Amino acid sequence: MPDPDLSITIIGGGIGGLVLALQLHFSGFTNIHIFEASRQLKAIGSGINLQPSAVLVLRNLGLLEELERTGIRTEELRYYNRFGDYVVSEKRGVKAGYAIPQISIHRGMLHDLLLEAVKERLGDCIHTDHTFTSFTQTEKDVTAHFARRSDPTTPPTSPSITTDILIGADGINSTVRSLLYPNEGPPNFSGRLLWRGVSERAPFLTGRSMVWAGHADQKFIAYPVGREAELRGRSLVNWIAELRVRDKDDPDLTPPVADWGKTVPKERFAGSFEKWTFGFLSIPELIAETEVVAEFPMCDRTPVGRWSFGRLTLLGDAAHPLYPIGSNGASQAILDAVALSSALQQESDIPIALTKYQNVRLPPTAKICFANRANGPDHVLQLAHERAPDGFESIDDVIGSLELEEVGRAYKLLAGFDMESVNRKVKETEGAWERRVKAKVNGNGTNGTNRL
Ligand SMILES: Cc1cc2nc3c(=O)[nH]c(=O)nc-3n(C[C@H](O)[C@H](O)[C@H](O)COP(=O)(O)OP(=O)(O)OC[C@H]3O[C@@H](n4cnc5c(N)ncnc54)[C@H](O)[C@@H]3O)c2cc1C
Ligand SMILES: *[C@@H]1O[C@H](CO)[C@@H](O)[C@H](O)[C@H]1NC(C)=O
Ligand SMILES: *[C@@H]1O[C@H](CO)[C@@H](O)[C@H](O)[C@H]1NC(C)=O
Ligand SMILES: *[C@@H]1O[C@H](CO)[C@@H](O)[C@H](O)[C@H]1NC(C)=O
Ligand SMILES: CC(=O)N[C@H]1CO[C@H](CO)[C@@H](O)[C@@H]1O
Repeated sequence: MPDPDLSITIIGGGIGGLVLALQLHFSGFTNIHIFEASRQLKAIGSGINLQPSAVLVLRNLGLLEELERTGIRTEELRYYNRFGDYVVSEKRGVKAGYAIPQISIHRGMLHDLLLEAVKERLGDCIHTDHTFTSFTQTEKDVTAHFARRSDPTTPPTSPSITTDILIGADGINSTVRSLLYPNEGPPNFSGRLLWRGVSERAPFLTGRSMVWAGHADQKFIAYPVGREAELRGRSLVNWIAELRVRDKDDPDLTPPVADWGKTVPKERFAGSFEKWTFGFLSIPELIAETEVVAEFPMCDRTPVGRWSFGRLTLLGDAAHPLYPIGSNGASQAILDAVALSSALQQESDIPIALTKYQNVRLPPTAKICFANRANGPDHVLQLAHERAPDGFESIDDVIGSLELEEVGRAYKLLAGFDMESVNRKVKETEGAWERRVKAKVNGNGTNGTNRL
């Protein structure tokens, strides 16, 4: 059993920070404190994907039913070139033979669902309007300092906290990371901008299909994310338009300023997609019918050699911000949470435990970063575009079937959601949550409350 008195501070109440809190709590740690810069945790964002490997983690935390009530079981992924010529498709999730689904979900709804679970299970442990600013550490403990972003002149309720462990789960612009790597600077810009929107409409293809169309410098992605709309025979479609706006060889890597909540006029990109009318989906129509569109620069950071420094480590986007390619950024943050929690369960020496966690998670996420820079699984689109820029009758004339399959297979293995290993873990961990619930009820008679 882990030491239940071990105290843990988590910086950032995003997807990574919340799942980490739930996973630590599941593992028996109870002294957990989350500090979040925003004044209020609001349901911001658009679509996000949870690969089967990450859905499994959430199942084992008793959250699968909720996820399925909110998100969509993605069934297939279909690739097209910019003319709508069909490149390749693959079954996804349960349809592909996984024992657990892939789930496409609204990021805000996923965040809400996790937040509710944290409040219910851990109680009042989230401190909003606490922006982490600095830390000090000794052999015995680590102290974090906070400011109030909404009013920098008034100190926050808790100006500082001293605990056994400090986890930086503060996202792509992590302050924790910037203190560890003071010369790193802002994330590197890929030269491509993304525009995201969500719109309810009639279903396309199976109603549970993801579509990826175009090539590396001009791409359009669309997939449904909402179960509630599906039950009414509609689709809540999340879409992403991508365009290169800065030359590939431009040495300037500083990202243009943008943020997740900011909306922009559609004229910035809609013209480039005006001819993208495919038989099953009119992209100009989808863009036109969407009310709110937000803009983001596609950024990442070059992997560093170390995340863990004594009693402090990084997790999620703070540790490994990735290009949003291959639909697995949130899934990697969730896999980090499990690895960190189990390292702390197995090893009581904290610096050693944190280094073990780093050794499990840093090498694979670094590989994903480089794979995503080389287009990840979308490489098939790039191949099709380069070999047949004016389109084609049949993909067989352009790319051999073995080559097509290999791209997808290799990526899944790299990202940790190859079917064999996921299905093995599904079996091995069957009933984990139910056993946890039973042990609690029997041991403590907390019958009638949901406080696990
Ligand atoms: C508002 C928002 C909307 C997003 N929408 C999408 C989306 O639609 N689709 C998609 O694929 N990805 C989206 N992402 C990114 C996605 O959530 C992450 O890529 C992924 O889930 C990994 O999560 P994370 O917890 O590591 O980082 P994040 O989810 O980015 O969470 C980091 C958290 O840390 C907080 N924080 C930052 N600095 C400090 C500080 N100094 N002190 C305290 N707290 C701090 C942030 O406010 C945030 O809540 C969004 C992120 C954010 C913050
Ligand atoms: C991170 O910083 C960049 C600018 O450096 C900004 O465009 C981006 O929106 C920021 N991301 C988040 C999640 O705050
Ligand atoms: C950006 O790229 C440069 C050149 O490859 C690299 O030296 C630097 O570390 C990168 N910065 C980040 C934030 O990854
Ligand atoms: C839980 O509640 C039920 C009735 O609500 C009762 O029959 C049962 O004995 C209770 N169990 C415990 C462990 O308190
Ligand atoms: C078996 C078990 O989980 N017992 C716990 C019941 O709750 C008390 C107080 O919260 C704990 O100290 C026990 O360990």
